[in-house]
Parts: sequence; C-alpha cells; structure tokens
Amino acid sequence: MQSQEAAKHGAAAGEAGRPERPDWTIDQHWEHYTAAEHAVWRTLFNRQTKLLPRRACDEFVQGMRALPIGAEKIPDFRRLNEVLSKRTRWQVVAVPGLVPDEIFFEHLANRRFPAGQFIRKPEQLDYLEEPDVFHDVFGHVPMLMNPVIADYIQAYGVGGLRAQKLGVLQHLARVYWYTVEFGLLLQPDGLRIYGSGIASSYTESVFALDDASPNRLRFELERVMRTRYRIDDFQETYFVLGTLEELLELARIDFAPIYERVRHQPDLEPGDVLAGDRVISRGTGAYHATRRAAH
Ligand code: HBI
Ligand code: FE
Repeated sequence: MQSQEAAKHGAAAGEAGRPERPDWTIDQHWEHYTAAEHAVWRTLFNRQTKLLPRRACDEFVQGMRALPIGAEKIPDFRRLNEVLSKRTRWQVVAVPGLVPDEIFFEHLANRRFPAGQFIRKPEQLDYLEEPDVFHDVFGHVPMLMNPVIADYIQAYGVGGLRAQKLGVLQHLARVYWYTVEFGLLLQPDGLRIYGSGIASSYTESVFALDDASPNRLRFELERVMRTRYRIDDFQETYFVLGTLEELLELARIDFAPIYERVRHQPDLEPGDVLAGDRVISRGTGAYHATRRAAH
C-alpha cells in the first residue's frame, strides 16, 4: 500500500519535473489544444455519454447538465469555474498531472480541484494511471456541483493534511479511493455510479455495475480503511452507499480514534469478503482469477 502512494508521488515529480509555482498549478492554455486533442475528448465524451444514462447517479447527471461540458471541445476551465464557483464555491485549477500529496490536499482543503491539463493519447483511450483532463473534468467536476460531495472532498483535503502528520495516510487514501473514485450508490431504481474513476472509464462503468465478478458491499468506514486497492486494474470490490448524505457524516467525525483501532488490525486484500460484511452481491472473482492465471 505504501508503495502505491510512493509510485504515484514519484510519477508526478519525475515526469512533470520541477514545478514553476509552489502550488504546482499551470495555465490551462485552452487556446493551445490542437484539433487532434479536441478529437480525443470528443471520442471519449461521446462514448461515455451513451453509456451513463441509467448508470450514473442522478446527482452526476444533474451536475453534468448544468455545466458547460460538451462533445466538441475540451472544456475551458474559466467557463467551468463561472458555473461551479457559483454553485458550490469550488474551482478547477490546471496541473501537469499527479501532484505530491500535500499539494493535492492543500488545494482540496481550499476548494480548488487540481485537474490534469493534458489529454491522453488516442492509443490510451481505455487505460492510463495519471489523471488527465478527461478523468478530472468529466469524472469529478459534475460531482463537485453537488453540495454534499463538495463539502466531503474539502474535508478529505483537511483530513489528508492531518493524516499525513499522523502517519496514517494510507488508511484515509483508501476511503477516498472507495468513495470519490470508485463508489457506487444504491438508488431506489438500482445500483448507480458516483465514483469518478468509474464514471470516466468506458470499460469499468460496465464492469462495476453489470459484471458478475466483483463484490459489491455496503460501505463501512473501518472496513474500507483496512482494504487495499488496485490502481492498475478494475476493482475487485466496490463499496456501496445508501445515499450520498452518508458522506456528510464522514466529513464531520474525528477519524483519529478510528485510525488508532485500524492501525492494529491487519490489512484486507481487495477481494476479501468477511463474515460481518453487508453483501449486496457476492462476486465470482472470475475476472481477476483469469488475470492472475495469465501471470
Ligand atoms: N494529484 N493531480 C492529482 N490528482 C489526484 O487524484 C491525486 C494527486 N496526488 C496525490 C493523490 N491523488 C492521492 O495519492 C492522494 O489522494 C492520497
Ligand atoms: Fe480522480
């Protein structure tokens, strides 16, 4: 787990080099995007927009509708911010890619969402680890229009700075991963996506909801803090909220005593199902079993 954070951190420093500004922000230079880059956006936007009705949660769809995000061009952050800042007092700022954890948390704690300025290459449509403008803007910004998510992600930034000092960042990072990035929501009409990592992925937005392989378990804070995750493949387990309001509670409570309990318990593997879990669907594990057999 520690190694995952180290890898992400290293990627930011190594590839992007020394940042010009201490907060790692750069100009989006919207005018500089090429026709080929806008075309990659259009391809990603169109196929995702076909998939998401009845898959994305209502809050995602509402956020998307209210924003100047369309098929034709990579969104201009200045125009996004006019709408977003009025709605939830959040802003999007451009960064070169992954930024160091403390820089990331400092932005979130101040309601600035760092979004990758670059867009993936046409040959990377389905897979990349570094967050680009499609993942960050299409995946995250619609959810930031929701007041609950807006407060929750800010609280994560504040909590991240604290968790770093306590040396328990891995536990908090798992909560972010299994909510903001890969969370599912049980709406009255069925399971929906609210996690941005799923919402921005063509293949995972089908896998997470429709495939028999992954486990779908009710979200439980301590359980999630102990659960390792994968950054290089689909998740083996998705954690499900009954309503987004459950996140409000998480934004309020003091995690310190929970970290204290969790740090004495063993980590759980991504595919584990425990006796105490509230199981929505127990996965077959077939997908990851096949992947492991191939190695
Ligand atoms: N930087 N740009 C960017 N985006 C992220 O999602 C991000 C990051 N740096 C660190 C990070 N995420 C995570 O490792 C922390 O949430 C723990
Ligand atoms: Fe993300």
